[in-house]
Amino acid sequence: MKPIDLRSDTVTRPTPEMRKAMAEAEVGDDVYGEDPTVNRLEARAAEVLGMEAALFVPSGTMGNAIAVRILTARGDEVLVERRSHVVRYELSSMSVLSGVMPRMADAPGGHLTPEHVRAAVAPRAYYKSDVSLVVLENTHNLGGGTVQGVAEARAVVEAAHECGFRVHVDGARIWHAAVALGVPPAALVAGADTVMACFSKGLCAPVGSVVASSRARIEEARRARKLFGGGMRQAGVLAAAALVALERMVTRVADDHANARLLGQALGRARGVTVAPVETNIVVATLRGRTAPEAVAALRQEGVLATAMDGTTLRLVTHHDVSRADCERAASAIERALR
Ligand code: TLP
Repeated sequence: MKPIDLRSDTVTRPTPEMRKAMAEAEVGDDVYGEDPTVNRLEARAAEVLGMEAALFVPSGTMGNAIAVRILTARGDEVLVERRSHVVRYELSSMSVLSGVMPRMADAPGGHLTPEHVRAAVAPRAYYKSDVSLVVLENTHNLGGGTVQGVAEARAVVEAAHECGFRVHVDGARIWHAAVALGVPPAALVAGADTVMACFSKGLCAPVGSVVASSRARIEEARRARKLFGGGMRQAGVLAAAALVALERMVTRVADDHANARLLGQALGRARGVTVAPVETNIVVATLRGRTAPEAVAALRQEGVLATAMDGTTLRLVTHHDVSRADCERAASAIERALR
């Protein structure tokens, strides 16, 4: 039997509607700003995210790197939650590409608060580096797909601006947060300086993310994208799939959230497993008595693919290409494998 692939919501294949849109996409050279489908996607993404403009980029990693690059100066510090994607899974990109250092804060569930922000303010001295940027992650991946609410996000943005810091939101799964809360995505990023959002996480697009911001910042972002090698040519074939993702694939993630809750309950019944509350499509569990790679191997024997995020953290992610029935089978497999 085909394994049930819960490693990530990045494993989805483009839908038939996407493949058709890709085949028929009107294209041009996007480095000249002449790809009509890319332009349409950027305008629509900006609207949905409540920003003036947006820029299509090949990956979430590049989108985050561009945002950090345009919002900081070399030698600055960036306030981040310790388990955030920008520090754990992007090859120290902020240090390598922008010459800035992360300043780590611990937050249960992954979400920084106004208190974390205010604690980062220190009296100026010529020998101290200053925080200039705060990065939020919504949903928070390693925190367990946790959602930061509208008021909470707004309070952090306001505190950051009061302290003279800029704010970037890593919204790879901002769609999932919006659906979980029943609010428009724009409400979750209101006031932020930049947001990155992905079409390739759970929405089935094969490639692509956007950075959205003010018109002036997006012009800076366009230069940074070129600098990082992300200037694409007839990218409309990709933007066409991303447009289908944006218009047709967002509301259905509610099904993925329900399936994730089912898996969370099954994991919760296993021995030596502590499951973070399941709020969206990511299930994160901390293991005792066996390592996460051992648990992944045991699950694989039962036909379920999962990820060891580190030695003790196991992750399962639901998405379009696993059905309710698949998740019911996976739940029984979990109970057998992790007894
Ligand atoms: N996350 C991937 C892995 O890199 C861990 C996954 O399988 O979840 N921000 C967040 C919050 C992400 O979860 C990811 C991808 C990214 C940024 C990077 O996006 P890509 O993979 O498009 O560079």
